[in-house]
Amino acid sequence: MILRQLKGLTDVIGLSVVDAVIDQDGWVFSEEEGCILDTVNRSHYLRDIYTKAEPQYTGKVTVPVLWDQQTRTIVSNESRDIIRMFDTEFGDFAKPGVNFYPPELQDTIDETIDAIYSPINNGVYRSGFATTQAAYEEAVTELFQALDHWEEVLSQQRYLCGNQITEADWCMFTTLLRFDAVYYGHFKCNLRRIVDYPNLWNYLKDLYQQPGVKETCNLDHIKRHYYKSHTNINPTRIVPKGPLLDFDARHDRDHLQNLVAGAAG
Ligand SMILES: N[C@@H](CCC(=O)N[C@@H](CS)C(=O)NCC(=O)O)C(=O)O
Repeated sequence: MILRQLKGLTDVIGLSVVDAVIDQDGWVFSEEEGCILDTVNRSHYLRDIYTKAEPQYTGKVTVPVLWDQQTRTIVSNESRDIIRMFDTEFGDFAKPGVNFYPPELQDTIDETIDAIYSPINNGVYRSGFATTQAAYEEAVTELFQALDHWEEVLSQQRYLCGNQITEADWCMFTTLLRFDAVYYGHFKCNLRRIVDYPNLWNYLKDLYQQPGVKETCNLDHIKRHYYKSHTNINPTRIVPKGPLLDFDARHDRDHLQNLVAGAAG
């Protein structure tokens, strides 16, 4: 959703948003607040989209899904690939000059996305869904080692790959946005909150405040999803009211931009 927005693709790529809560039949399209029905196939369940693409399909039914209206099939259900497609494959349809995968940084971006996936993006899930103490502790240890590392990197440069926002930052953003409200409590990732890391917290606010981004974020939807869907972790399905987070508060990242630009110049 972020790449679709920032690349100016909202007129060429439609959007449906599933209900926050997964029930026994999986993701469902609904008219709950923050949701958008499937106006293309008029499906009720997301699984219907998968079986439209492949009638024998019995695998996992996950979001996101990129559906092609002309060939009437799923192009991809892998967020990393969809991000790259939106960033690089939409040519004249996309906003000119917006590129989160510039040629000179491509190797660094790919390495960074690889580096953050296992300990951070997937690390919170490895922690939250762990069923042994050892697996949980291993995941949490790796997660916070990685956060400590990027906290240090972000003390020297404004974004993960240097001075400009790249795809790697948007991959990091989606996990950081949810962290204090969901992963800290629900997934027991509770050595520190993101607000306790000065650089990560200011970096998160910086990304959130980029024009167009906050319109794609719905923390109520996010919280309802996790706390109401994973009944093995939260049997009462109660959604906590807090924490109080102000992503619109001032951030302090501008000075780094100038420092790096000054050094380079
Ligand atoms: N590889 C996929 C994973 C997608 C994924 O696991 N999505 C979750 C939501 S964040 C989902 O749909 N889970 C439903 C389920 O596991 O039943 C991606 O990152 O795009």
